[in-house]
Amino acid sequence: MEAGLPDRLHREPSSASAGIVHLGLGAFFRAHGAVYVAEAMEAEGGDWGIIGVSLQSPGTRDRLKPQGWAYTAVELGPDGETPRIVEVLRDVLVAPEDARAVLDAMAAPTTHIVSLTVTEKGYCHEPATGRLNRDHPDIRHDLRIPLPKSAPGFLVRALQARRDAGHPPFTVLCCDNLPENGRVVRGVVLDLARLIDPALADWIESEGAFPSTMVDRIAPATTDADLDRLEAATGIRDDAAVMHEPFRQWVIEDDFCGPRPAFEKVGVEMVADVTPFEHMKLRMLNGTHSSLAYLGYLAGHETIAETIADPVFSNFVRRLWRDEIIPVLTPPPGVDLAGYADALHDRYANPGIRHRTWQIAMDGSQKLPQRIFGTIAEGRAAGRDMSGLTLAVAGWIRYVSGRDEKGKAIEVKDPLADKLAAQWTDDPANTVRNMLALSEVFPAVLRDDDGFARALTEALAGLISDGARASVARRGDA
Ligand code: CS2
Repeated sequence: MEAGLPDRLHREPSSASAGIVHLGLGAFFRAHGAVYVAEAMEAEGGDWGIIGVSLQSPGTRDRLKPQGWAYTAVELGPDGETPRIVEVLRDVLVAPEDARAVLDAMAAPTTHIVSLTVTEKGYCHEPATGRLNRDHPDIRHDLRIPLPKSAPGFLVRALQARRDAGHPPFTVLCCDNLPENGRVVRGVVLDLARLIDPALADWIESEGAFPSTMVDRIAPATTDADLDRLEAATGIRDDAAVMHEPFRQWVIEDDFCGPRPAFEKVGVEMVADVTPFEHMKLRMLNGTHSSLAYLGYLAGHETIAETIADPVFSNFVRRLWRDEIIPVLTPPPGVDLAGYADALHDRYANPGIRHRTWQIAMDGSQKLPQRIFGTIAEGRAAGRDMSGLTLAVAGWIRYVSGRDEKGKAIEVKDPLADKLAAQWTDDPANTVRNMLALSEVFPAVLRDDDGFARALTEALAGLISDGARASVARRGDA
């Protein structure tokens, strides 16, 4: 057993105060942001305990409660696993059970930061434009009823309560994989606040802070096998354990409207402009993750590590970085993008990480605009050959049709799943035309680009006739 680890998790909840409320208490935040906050408190103290909020279901709360909110974060290295216990959570609330308690926690004067990992679709925005989707059912609900359902609804109503009570706003710290994520969340919050109370929107605009961040750590969904291995190695049965790779990075715009943890003491990069870091990460990591997910899944690969161990895919992804993604990126100060790409390849190849292609393939309609479409649009505008990423988009179109290469059903998870599947026809040119008409997904610059439509049609036709692996092999060798 690892030195210092108790043989079981069963704690009395700590009474120290919480300074942070976190919306969306999934595995990623527990393996990333929460660990940094715990370390910042170890380094410099402060009342930075975290109240977690599940916006959907009680499962995480129910698993954490008997353990006094402590959990194990397991580092999956290529040569072994290292567990550590994280004791930074103070409480977990379940929004659909008690929205009032969530608002009260957010409105408490002791709360200085509300951070979020609610996934791309949790912002109720239109991926192609970044604006609030007023027709979203949760937004329609939140406009009528002051006990909200959506993340933007909770932010606006809690900020309203703070203004009415004479408290300053909290800093909104978005930790989702969106470009200029602070700007996006600020935009949806102001859009919604303006519909509810224009003076509130003005107050948030002048007093609030929405720093952008770049977050990075691969944290695949925990499986029963992971929990069994942890128990066998340590004697701890922890049903709330999270799994993650050794690598981590957090870059935050240093723009808070109140106090914050001593992030700079624990390796967080506090910068004036996060945009180049976000673009690099979203396009080089997430863009290739999604490419490997769709094409790898169609080729029969279950995980990213398995996909990248296939030389055809390894060549393909290296070419994507070298020929299509890096040439249209501005590197962040002091970063060598070719070295960053090599490190990504190593991270993908880590056999300790069983990150399923199916997991990454989820919610493509919300992810591809910032991961892939922007790169393709910029590359095409510069007259470059973007056929590798175009093939990845064709892979997505094939994937969301809901049938794999053998005609077997695919369980497609996407808020637009039905609409996407309905665009599929027997003729690839028609299918592409139908897909490109989806203005909530594709940016105008690609919808209006006939050359892109032709290249995408060709890629899709090739996928259908030859299969994903042969199509990928062709791109890798070209
Ligand atoms: C992945 C990300 O599931 C996905 O879409 O691409 O969760 C990825 O693992 C993280 O962004 C890595 O930081």
